[in-house]
Amino acid sequence: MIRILVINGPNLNLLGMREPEIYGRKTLQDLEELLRPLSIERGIQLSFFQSNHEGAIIDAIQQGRLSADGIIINPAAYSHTSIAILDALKVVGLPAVEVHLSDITQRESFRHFSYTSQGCIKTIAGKHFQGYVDALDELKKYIHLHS
Ligand code: CA2
Repeated sequence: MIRILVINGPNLNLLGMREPEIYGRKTLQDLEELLRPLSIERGIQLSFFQSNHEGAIIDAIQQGRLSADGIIINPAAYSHTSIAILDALKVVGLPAVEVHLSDITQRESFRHFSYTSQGCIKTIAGKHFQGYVDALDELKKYIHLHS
């Protein structure tokens, strides 16, 4: 059984509660409910973590060293600022896929660059929840190829 840790960053706990034109009306709970059965079909054991705090996200990535085979991460705004989260991804060395609900390349210029994506094998942006589903498949493929 492949173990994947899904990490969502700051403000995503309020998903579905504002800016529905950008982020949709679904909540983080809805995302978990979508991913759970899909992961079972794929032989993947999922765990979910959300935090508004940079250090807590770093701790979760570090703990993944012992408890996960891969990481799906939406670092939210920390993507554009956090060399510390990038370093954590690199140090831990687990394959990670970065997901953004919105297409960050089509938004304000300060969202175009992501530090954290440089510690990831792939970035998927602009596909809303489908991006997380695609990330599951990407990681499963990658982990099989490299184990
Ligand atoms: O598109 C994404 O997934 C983002 O990572 C979302 C971040 C943003 O800072 C990134 O540039 C792109 C923002 C998350 C905001 O969370 C929400 C909370 C409540 C309602 C809607 C969004």
